[in-house]
Amino acid sequence: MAGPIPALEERATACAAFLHDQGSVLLASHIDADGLTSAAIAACALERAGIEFETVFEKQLDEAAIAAIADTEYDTVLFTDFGSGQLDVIAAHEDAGEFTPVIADHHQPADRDTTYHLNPLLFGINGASELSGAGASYVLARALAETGDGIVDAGDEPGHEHATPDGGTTTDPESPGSHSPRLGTATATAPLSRPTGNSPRADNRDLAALAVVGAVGDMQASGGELHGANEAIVTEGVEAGVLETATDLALYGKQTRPLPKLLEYASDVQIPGISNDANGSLRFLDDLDLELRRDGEWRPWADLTGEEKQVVASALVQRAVTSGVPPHKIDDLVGTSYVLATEAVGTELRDASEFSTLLNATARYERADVGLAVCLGNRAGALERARQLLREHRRNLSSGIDLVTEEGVTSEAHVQWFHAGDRIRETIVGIVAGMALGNAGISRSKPIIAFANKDEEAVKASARGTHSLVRQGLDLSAVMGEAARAVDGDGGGHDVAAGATVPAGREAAFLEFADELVGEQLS
Ligand SMILES: [Mn+2]
Repeated sequence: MAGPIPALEERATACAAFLHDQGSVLLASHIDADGLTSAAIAACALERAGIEFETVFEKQLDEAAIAAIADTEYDTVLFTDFGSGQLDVIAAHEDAGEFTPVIADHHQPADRDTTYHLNPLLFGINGASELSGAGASYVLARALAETGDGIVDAGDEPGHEHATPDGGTTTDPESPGSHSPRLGTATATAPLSRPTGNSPRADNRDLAALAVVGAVGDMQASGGELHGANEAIVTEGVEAGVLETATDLALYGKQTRPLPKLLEYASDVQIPGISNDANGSLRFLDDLDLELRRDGEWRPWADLTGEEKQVVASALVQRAVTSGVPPHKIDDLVGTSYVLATEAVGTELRDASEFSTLLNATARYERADVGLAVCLGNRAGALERARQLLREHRRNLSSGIDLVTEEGVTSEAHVQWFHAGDRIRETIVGIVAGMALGNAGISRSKPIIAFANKDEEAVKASARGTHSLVRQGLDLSAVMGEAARAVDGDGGGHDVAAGATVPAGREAAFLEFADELVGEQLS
């Protein structure tokens, strides 16, 4: 029995064996694309292992949230995509005998440890670029499939819930193991059905697709592809038939965007006369002498034949070369695409990057139930609701970007910043900042820090950098953490994207610290 990541195998097996000994588990996960896929992977694996569970989501695992978790009657709590950074607080509850934590996370651990702690950083694997929360959860899921008493037949296990014909489950509503009302319609369909035989479902390899969506959602595909431990998960997904990879155009929206929009909105590589140029994109495609419209509608990239893709891609590269785009940027036009092979062509769910965007839209508007349901296979109500949330989200983003571009940013020595007050929601101000990087007057050579009001007392600060700045030494997680703590706030995240909560009125002092720290990192 070898899991996907040998370095994590022993710890994953210990965590899985412990979970198998528990009657029921509280599953707590972070609300974002990685956290939602983490929860979905864990939920499927627990269900298949015959372990009852309830799911809760938290935007932030602060002391109050952990105390509320400790107050439940669960003796075991499985944390996914968070928990490591809060281990000092969690361990205090463990010491008090309130619950035993099992943690599948990839964030920097606090200065404490616990027995069932599965985190790539403890085993020399980079948690920012090589394994996400969903990846850690996947490693645990694979171990759960390996360490059980073997395959459980539906209805065979005494006292366990039975699958109903609609794919849901029946449980005693009074039992702590019954599904949370927060799951609502999330009760899953296909992926939860009980595994039989030696199939990708029996060993949980079919969950690799969700792990890849989580990794992509956490921005781990740098330079156009996933690396390290993530690659091992991709390999398992391909072998299991749930993933396909290809060298493809590295633009966002290959499944759902009409071709001209695909080209016009591509922002990572700026091609003069095409990027941010609706008419230019149309002219470029019209000149190609291909039938790119069907019934008057522009086809999406995913609908093109290999030959057609080749023609468009070559012409695009040609145009980039003749308009002076530097060679390393032209390389960025091509990357590895991660296609979810069992999802319908032309849907968001078919493309890992579009899938993660859809999940993030549900998360930003506190509809983790919708995102989880989509991950678990709900293709009717939940998917439509998620699409609606994404449409609203895009409207909010575009008005946010307009605002920043119109008002501009203030440039300090090493960072640039703006304060949106109440005019941009704090849950999206970071994405707006990231998307505004590179717009007129907003340089890509300095990280950007965006502020938005959280409530009366606190301001959210979000920072975004570029992978090229990270290669020069930028670590926004450290910057946001240290600068926030210097003004009695707190923060953290990843090297290329991080956030902080700052007491209202302390923004200027926070900025001064952040500017100095970035200066030190990039010197
Ligand atoms: Mn994560």
